[in-house]
Amino acid sequence: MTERTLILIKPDGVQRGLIGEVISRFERKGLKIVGMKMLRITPEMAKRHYEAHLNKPFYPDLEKFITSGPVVAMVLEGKEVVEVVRTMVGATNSRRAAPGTIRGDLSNSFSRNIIHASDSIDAANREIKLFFRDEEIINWDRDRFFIYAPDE
Ligand code: FUP
Repeated sequence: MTERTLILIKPDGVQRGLIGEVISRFERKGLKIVGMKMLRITPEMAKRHYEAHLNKPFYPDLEKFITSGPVVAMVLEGKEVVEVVRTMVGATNSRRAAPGTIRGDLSNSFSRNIIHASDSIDAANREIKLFFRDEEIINWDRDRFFIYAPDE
């Protein structure tokens, strides 16, 4: 079934110049980008996005970090995309994340782990609404003309 998921390239990913690397992995996997923007998360948005963590002891540091610089938000579409992307992202603690995953290959930190990805279809629907207005999601189809790239 075709699904959508939200990913955020976090401030560490942007600061380290890894935007292209992360986007490239999703493109090569064959996932379709249907929404994309750069923004600075406000403390209010952070509280809504991380509502499940609001009362955890690590929340203040998490909010400080996620609001510390620009992030890139994307909506990806594909079959079972929520699970596919979570597998590509790897374990929360990058030191435990498998090689071949984004966190496993690109980070060695628990809290500065480059990327967020929705962990369920319900979370994806909630998070997409938090970051994108309906008209910012673009429905588009692959065009075979470009896939085969014929000479004009
Ligand atoms: P994930 O779904 O893998 O992004 O992880 P969580 O939603 O459980 O956690 C969100 C972010 O909070 C993580 F990316 C890192 C941070 N975190 C901590 O700093 N300490 C913790 O004990 C758990 C999470």
